Amino acid sequence: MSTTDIAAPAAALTAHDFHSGATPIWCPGCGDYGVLSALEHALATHGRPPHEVVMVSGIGCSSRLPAYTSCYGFHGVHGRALPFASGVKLARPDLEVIAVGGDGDGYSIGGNHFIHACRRNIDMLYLVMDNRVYGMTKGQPSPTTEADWDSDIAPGGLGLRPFDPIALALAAGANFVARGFAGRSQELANLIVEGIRWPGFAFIEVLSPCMAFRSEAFGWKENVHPTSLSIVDDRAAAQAATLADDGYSLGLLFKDHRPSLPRSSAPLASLADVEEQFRVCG
Ligand SMILES: Cc1ncc(C[n+]2csc(CCOP(=O)(O)OP(=O)(O)O)c2C)c(N)n1
Ligand code: SF4
Repeated sequence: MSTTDIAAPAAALTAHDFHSGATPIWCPGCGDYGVLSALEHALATHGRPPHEVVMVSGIGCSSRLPAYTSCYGFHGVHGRALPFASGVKLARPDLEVIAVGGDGDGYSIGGNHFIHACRRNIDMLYLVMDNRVYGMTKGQPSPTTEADWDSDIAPGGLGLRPFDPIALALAAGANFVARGFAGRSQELANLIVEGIRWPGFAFIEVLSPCMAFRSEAFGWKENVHPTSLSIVDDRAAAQAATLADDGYSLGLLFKDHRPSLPRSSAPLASLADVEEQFRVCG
C-alpha cells in the first residue's frame, strides 16, 4: 500500500456543520430553538455527515426545522411526515432518517400514521415538539391540550380529555420511547443520540413551549423532573408506570428489542431487495 492510499482521519463534526445558515423565523423564546440546538449537537456526536441524514417534516412552526439544518430535508404536507419518512427509509436504508413536527401535525391529522409507524417499527427517529397547541394557525387546542385550557378560541376549554402520546406509542409498539424538554438541550441531545442509535422506531416526545399562544408553558420548567422509569423490555410495566406518571418525567422511559424494519442497512439494488427487506411475515 502506498502512502497515498491511507485516508486522512475524518475531521470531527461540530453542531455548526449541521446548521443551514437560514435564520429561524420562530418567535423569541419559542422552545423549538432549544430542540434545533439539541438536534445539531446530537448529530455531531452521532458522527454521520449531513449528506447521510434526511430530515422530514409536515406543516407547522415546528415542521420548519429541516430548513434550518444542512441535512437533506423534505418539508411535506400537514400530518404526513411519517409516511414520507418511511418511504425514504424503504428506498435508502443506508441513510439516517429523522422525522420532526408538532403535536397537531403528528397526533391530530397525522395520528393514524403515528400509530402505524410505531407498529411497523421502522428504524428511524421521530421527534415531536409538543407545545400542546396549534402554534402556526394561532392557538387552537390540540390532542394534548388540557380539557380546561381557556383561550379566546375555546372559552372555558374544550372539555375533551387530552391523550398521552407516550402511552399511545407504547401500546402501538415503538421500540424506544422517551420524553425531553426544550429547556434542557444537553439532556435532550443525549436522548436523541441514544434514540438514533437504538434499532427500530424511536419516539421522543419533547415538551417545547409556545410563547405566543401558551405563555404559561414557561412554567413547565418548574414541573419537569428526571424519570424513575427507564424500563427495558417489559412493555406492560412501562405502560402501567406511564399511566401513573404526571407527564413531566424526562429521560428514557422504555426500550425493547422487538425486531425492526428494514432488516439490513445495505443499499437496495432491486425491487426484489425492497420486497425482501420489508416482508412483514416470515
Ligand atoms: C390539510 C391541512 N389542514 C390544515 C392545515 C392548517 N395547519 C397548518 S399548521 C397546523 C397546525 C400546526 O400545529 P402543530 O403541528 O402543533 O405545530 P406548531 O405550529 O404548534 O409547531 C394546521 C392546522 C394545513 N396546512 N393543511
Ligand atoms: S407561534 Fe408558538 S410555536 Fe410558533 S414560532 Fe411562535 S412560539 Fe413557536
